[in-house]
Amino acid sequence: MAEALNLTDDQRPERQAAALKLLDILEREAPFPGAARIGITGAPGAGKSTLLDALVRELRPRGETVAIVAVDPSSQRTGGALLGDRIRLRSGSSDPGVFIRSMAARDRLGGLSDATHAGVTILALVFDRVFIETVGVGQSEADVSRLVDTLVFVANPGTGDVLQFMKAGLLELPDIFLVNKADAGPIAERTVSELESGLSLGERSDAAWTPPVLLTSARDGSGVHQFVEALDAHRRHLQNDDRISQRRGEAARALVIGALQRRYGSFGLQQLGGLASLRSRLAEDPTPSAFTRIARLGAEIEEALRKSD
Ligand SMILES: Nc1nc2c(ncn2[C@@H]2O[C@H](COP(=O)(O)OP(=O)(O)O)[C@@H](O)[C@H]2O)c(=O)[nH]1
Ligand SMILES: [Mg+2]
Repeated sequence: MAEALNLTDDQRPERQAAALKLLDILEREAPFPGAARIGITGAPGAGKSTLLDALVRELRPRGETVAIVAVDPSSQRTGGALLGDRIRLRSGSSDPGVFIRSMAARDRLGGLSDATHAGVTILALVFDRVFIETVGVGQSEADVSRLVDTLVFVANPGTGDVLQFMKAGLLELPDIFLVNKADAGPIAERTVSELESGLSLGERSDAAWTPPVLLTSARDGSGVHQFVEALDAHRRHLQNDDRISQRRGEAARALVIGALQRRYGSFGLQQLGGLASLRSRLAEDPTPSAFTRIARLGAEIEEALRKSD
């Protein structure tokens, strides 16, 4: 697994080609639905890493294996590495049931790189749950929601991040809301009410799921058990009526469009006949993996651009 991750990180063209082949096979042939893919987003300091630490402690005794991808917008060295050290120190580095990988968001500040997509695809083959920790700075919520089945927003009470989140129109994305630092007292409960009233106003793409708003304290562990129950409830919800196929299909299409847009801009998409035409092409034949589609359509755009030169 570590070798596969290194392969996808390697920028040399022949290694990239091999990585693409591998990812394509993994994405198409992996057992369905496989690992639970969970995104944890929120402002820096909200307690995401501390919560993940508490989750590992809750899940490991049940025999569940856990992988964590910590996306760091600036460097490889901070959050994820620190979390890794913390968990390894406690559980002993010998626990093969926990794997932590930090990744820099290379493509764009705060955004998720293709390496994150690759990492999740590989880890999902091996572990029961794959968590992605990202810093919420607007675009990254949308990015991470395309890689996961369940998106969790962690609010830091009394900091105004909830208001900012609502203003940015992002309230519709998360499937579960956590107000962390419940040990901070009434201010945490006020944040719960703020979120609940915000949620009662908005519309959701999945009308059949009402996102719970839970109080947790990553520090003393309260609410963590209920959080895991909410994660499991959402997974069951997705598996009913096979919503999970639909969600992953939509997410994969959005992922392809996002990657092409990022690389070639809207001028690039025009080479494929524009966004609407690309959408219908993607809906027609769902067999190739997102990785293959990005590579093929990218080559098509480059070819068109060369011809028009
Ligand atoms: N009081 C309190 N502090 C917390 C809690 N969870 C995390 N913290 C603290 O908040 C700070 C940021 O936590 P961290 O997990 O690194 O946040 P992240 O940036 O969201 O990953 C650290 O000093 C934690 O000890 C909590 O439930 N209660
Ligand atoms: Mg962190």
